[in-house]
Amino acid sequence: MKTRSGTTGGFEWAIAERALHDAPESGDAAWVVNTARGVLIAVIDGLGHGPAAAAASALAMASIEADSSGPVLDILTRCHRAIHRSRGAVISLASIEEDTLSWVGVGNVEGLLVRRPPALRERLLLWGGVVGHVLPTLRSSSLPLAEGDLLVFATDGLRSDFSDAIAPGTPPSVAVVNGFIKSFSGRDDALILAISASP
Ligand SMILES: [Mn+2]
Repeated sequence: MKTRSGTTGGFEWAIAERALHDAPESGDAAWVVNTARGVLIAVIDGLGHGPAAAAASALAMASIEADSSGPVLDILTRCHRAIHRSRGAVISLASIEEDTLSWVGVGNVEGLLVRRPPALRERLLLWGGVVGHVLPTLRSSSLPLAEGDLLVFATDGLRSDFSDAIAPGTPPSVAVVNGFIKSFSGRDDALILAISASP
């Protein structure tokens, strides 16, 4: 497992990841960047694993990096067009602006909002499809954020029970390690990202 962490736009984040069989390339990728009004988070799983998966996710990342302006839906739609020659990818995109989380997810990069008690955990809605190949008619979703909320995304190299290992208020760098250790499947590239939803 490799970990990295940082602070972007005042938001603290961390990532834990591991390629299948510790291969040199992973098809999973994640990115946190400043935007004009907040921060954008992208978590990408190029289909399958190995070099073709890594190429698909690199293309998707390049598209998002080239233009991360506007609503998450527009960013995802541009990415869909940009990677149509690749194997395709499943992607969850989120933006945090002021006290609002907006997101759109296509495929199975799971998103989870871990709120401080007494509020509940919320799983973020995902749409079926493969970015680059098949997109349904998408809508983005929004939720209000509160102090101490933690946003977590994980690819399917982790089992869905990663959420059980992440208590409300856990710092991102601890949350990703706990989630990874509990739920790493060993059957695919794996990546988990956590970000504190208030600066
Ligand atoms: Mn995968």
